[in-house]
Amino acid sequence: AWKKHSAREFKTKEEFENEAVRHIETTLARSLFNCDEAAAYAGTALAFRDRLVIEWNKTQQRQTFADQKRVYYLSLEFLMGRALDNAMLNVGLKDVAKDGLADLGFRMEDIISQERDAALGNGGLGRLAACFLDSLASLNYPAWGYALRYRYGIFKQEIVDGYQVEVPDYWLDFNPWEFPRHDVTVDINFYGSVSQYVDDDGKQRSVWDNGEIVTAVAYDAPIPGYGTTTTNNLRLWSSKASHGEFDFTKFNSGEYEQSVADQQRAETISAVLYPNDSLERGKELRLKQQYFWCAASLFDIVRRFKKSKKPWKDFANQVAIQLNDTHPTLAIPELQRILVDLEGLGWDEAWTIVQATFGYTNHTVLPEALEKWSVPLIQHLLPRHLQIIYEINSRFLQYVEKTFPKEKDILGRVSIIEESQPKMVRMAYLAVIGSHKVNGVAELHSDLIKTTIFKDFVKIYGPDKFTNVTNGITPRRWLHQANPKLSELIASKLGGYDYLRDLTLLHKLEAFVDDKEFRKDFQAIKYANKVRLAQYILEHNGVKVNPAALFDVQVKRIHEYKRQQLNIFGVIHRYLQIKAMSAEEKKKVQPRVSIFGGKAAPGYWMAKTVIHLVNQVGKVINADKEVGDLLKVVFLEDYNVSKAEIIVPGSDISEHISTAGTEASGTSNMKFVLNGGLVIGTCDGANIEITREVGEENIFLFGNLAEDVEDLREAHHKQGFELDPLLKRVFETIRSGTFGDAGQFSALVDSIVDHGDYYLVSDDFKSYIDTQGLIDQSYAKQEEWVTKTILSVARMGFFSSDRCIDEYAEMIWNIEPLKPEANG
Ligand code: 26W
Repeated sequence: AWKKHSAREFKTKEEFENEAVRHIETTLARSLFNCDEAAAYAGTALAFRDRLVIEWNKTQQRQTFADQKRVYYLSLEFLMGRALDNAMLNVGLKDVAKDGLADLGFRMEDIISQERDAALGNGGLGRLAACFLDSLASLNYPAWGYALRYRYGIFKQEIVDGYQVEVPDYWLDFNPWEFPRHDVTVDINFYGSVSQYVDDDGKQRSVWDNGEIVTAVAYDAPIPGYGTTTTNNLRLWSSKASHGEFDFTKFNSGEYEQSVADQQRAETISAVLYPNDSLERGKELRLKQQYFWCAASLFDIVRRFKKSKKPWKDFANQVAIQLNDTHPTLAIPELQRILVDLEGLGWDEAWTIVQATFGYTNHTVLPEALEKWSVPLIQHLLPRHLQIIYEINSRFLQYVEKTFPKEKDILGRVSIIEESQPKMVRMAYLAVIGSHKVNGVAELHSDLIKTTIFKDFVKIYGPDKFTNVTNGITPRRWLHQANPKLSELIASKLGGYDYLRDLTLLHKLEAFVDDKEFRKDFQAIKYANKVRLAQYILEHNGVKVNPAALFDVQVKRIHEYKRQQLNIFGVIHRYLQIKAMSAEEKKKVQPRVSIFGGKAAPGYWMAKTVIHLVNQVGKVINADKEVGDLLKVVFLEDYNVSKAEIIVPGSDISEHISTAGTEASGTSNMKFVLNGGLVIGTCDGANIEITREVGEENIFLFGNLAEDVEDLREAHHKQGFELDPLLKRVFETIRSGTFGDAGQFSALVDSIVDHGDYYLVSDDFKSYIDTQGLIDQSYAKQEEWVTKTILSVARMGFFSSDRCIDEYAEMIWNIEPLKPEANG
């Protein structure tokens, strides 16, 4: 018999060093004599990985034994960022590792920054999924994430001559956090045909076969909770040619090239993350990705359920599946297919299970972002699923017709099939019909989906099917990890780090708002974080900025609805004002640094134009001696999770200025406030709830309200509109060539002047400028400002993703935590 190995549970720095060195010398086969930072990172990561693996195995055993209901979070994106720091903090041995690394001659920060980001996502939706995994594990919920193992994550952004250039992100060279499971595979079918047969019981059954088969291979990553031993699993599927299908005899029969081409075609499925974050382009490969991932995940989930030997009627008592947007909607017809075609259940019995299993989270009301797939494409790729979708639709429409016999138009409006040329499958409708709960991600957004895109469905199903779960963020990464000094200061006042597990405890900070010492420390930490950001800017942009200036930050995906153009037009306005001032007047100006960052989808020309304009404006202003330190403008290249960890703590004001009603929630707004920054924002998404929590005296709101947007747009088209005079002056400056050839920016200016200003930049411009003025005044009164920031931090408890996950668990999943002590 095998002897039980001794777990490598280092506790002291010497034991840690021992483990790290052992890995460097044996796992990596490297000599300690030329141990560089990369090797030190690898040794440290592998030492902590061992620790995680032990708890991971125990957690999985414990969860299997407890046999409780599990939740499966299906998301095409998980924007995880770096794992080492998180692992060290969650295991609780960061200090031990720090001392050990120092002995070996390394600084912790340098070692941490050796790791590349796991950037398997575009923006907010992907980062939300990552925060959810952290909370699920920290709260001891039995949960798995399912996604794709992209060979290339979101592209790296380079700025060349002021333009965005995309560079592939090949991130898998060395990834110590993943475990290939070559024994966990699923064969996935594509194309082919459907035939009918009569089974032994005389029932009509369908089979789908004769297609192309691609194999899904599982890669697992451990997800450690904070302050608990619970370590959940993130399973990523990688595609490869199927052994059955991939014909090795071809090698021998002179078809070597064909054979290799087949193999590459299979591997292409999981090759790349699609970089569009709001425009659906209907590419066949994207649909293949979606089905490949849904089918592999469902097979895996069903396989696990079947091991328990429970009857099918118990399925939804054991399994909850959350659909992160419509990207995994094919899981609905896929589960129906498994139950009806493969397991022989009746349609109704199966459909009851399907609806009880799924929940659907909507993240957008933008019409161009709502997924639709053409019927001919689905027919070709997934012929059986198309039949099932039609059957779901026909039963649904019959029900609607019976319930609303007098309403003629309703059937066309709610049909899953859009009667266009070609016909399209509306994935959001399929997701609503196949789920028992649908949620939006902030109160306003959840109200809006009920009155706009899903209005008819509220009538059909009643209002209870629709609910709100306001987004949240994990305070572990977004406070403790990104801002260790602030975390430490808070802990010193609250008597420990309990608040990282119950963020509402932050409210106790209010008692210290007048404490002189505390205020000084709080301010000093913000300043130190700004110094660090200023150093970063100097290193990466070559621009020297004054850390005492007001740091104004807008970092997020570049999109017209998020209105970075409003921000940069405001900057130009500020520049013009400064240029017109006397030396005396200039003395009263609040110095500012305007910081931008974010990626544009590669085919989104308007967004790329905005990036270019920001860079051109920066070039001119930063070189203008008359302006000096009063205004600097920088665009930070390649914004990602690990850069956010530096940028967020260094901000005084951050911009969340979407056209009202367009930003579903926003989550970076929460991160900035939690780190002692204030927000300038519109009445949109979670800004509204942040205002409710921190108080309206502590946030700078401006602009038109969501309820007025439609009328304003209509008025633009019917009556035309008068351009805001200050904005007009900004446009004249751009047109005059101040920032380089004006032709480069004409599409941007024309979209406002000539094409109806869909995002209401002109309507909100005056209000925006005035509010920026108020910010200058408020910032000048430092004591007042510090009070605002401390009170805001104290009132952010609601926005923990722990609160959010508890709400999902109770309202949507009906799952309970499994305490590690339960039987461990
Ligand atoms: C069609 C391709 C595609 C890909 C991604 C369409 C849409 C998406 C996402 C829904 C984009 C996204 O990240 N949405 C953001 O989700 C966050 C988490 O809920 C919200 O906070 C943001 O407001 C929302 O824009």
